[in-house]
Amino acid sequence: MNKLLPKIIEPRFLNTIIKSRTYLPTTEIIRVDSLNYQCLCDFFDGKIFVLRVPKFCDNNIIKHGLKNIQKHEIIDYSNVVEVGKIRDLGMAYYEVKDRPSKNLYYEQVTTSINALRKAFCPFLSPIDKIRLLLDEQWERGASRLNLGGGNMFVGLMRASEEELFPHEDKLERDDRNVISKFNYMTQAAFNCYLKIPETGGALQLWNTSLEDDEYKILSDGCYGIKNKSLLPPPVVTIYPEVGELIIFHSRCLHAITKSSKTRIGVSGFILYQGKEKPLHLWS
Ligand SMILES: O=C(O)CCC(=O)C(=O)O
Repeated sequence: MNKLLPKIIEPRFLNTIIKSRTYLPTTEIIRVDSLNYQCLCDFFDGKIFVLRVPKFCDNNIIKHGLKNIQKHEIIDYSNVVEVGKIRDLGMAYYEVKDRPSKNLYYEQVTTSINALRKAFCPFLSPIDKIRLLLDEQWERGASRLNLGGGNMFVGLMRASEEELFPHEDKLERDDRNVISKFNYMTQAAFNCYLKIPETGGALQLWNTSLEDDEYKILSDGCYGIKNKSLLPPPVVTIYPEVGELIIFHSRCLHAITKSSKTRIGVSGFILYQGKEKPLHLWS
């Protein structure tokens, strides 16, 4: 058994299509009024598939933030075309591929965090609200992840009309060195939605996680799996609402369908190392 595989996606068993898949044994979607310790524990224990917090960010605050954010240009990820983000509002750790891009990532941390905060000022930005709530609610607190290069960025804005192919976010695929440094159980993604198109822009989720070799074959050099027919249908499809916060298991496959208009969300990851340890956040 690979000790890095999150406990929550046990039991592992042989699948008829490709044998190295693992499954989260629940597809339960829970709505809560606010994040609390119990729902976070249930989520990380694998009893909850998706945690939804409707109206997490107030509409007026979103309107105010968007007015400022939309002054910035939408650009592609440096290493993936058609995965849109916003210039000067952060870089994903996924974009780090060599020493110069790593330096760039760390150089932008503080300015990007400040720029996002400023866009929502005088209100609390959704990302700051998430950071505060996780720190207050989680018994051991929540802080930014530090992989040895300093505290990381958190709060990546995604802005795109394009489909996002089924993909998995696993920290060790972005940085193999973490395997020797950290002992973690799983990784979650959080997204707070600022702009949602009238049609499309659905979040599709599979309760399936692929092993590295299989993922590599199916994604065939792309960030995700372009050919969806290689996969079974998603087990859950969610149409996020404006202002909603959604937390899901990012080690499992997930995708976004094409949007009729630009869809904007702010996002980050949570590293879970067990109940006795703090949560760590990054983008
Ligand atoms: O925007 C979403 O609904 C999900 C984004 C996503 O793919 C992720 O957070 O990894």
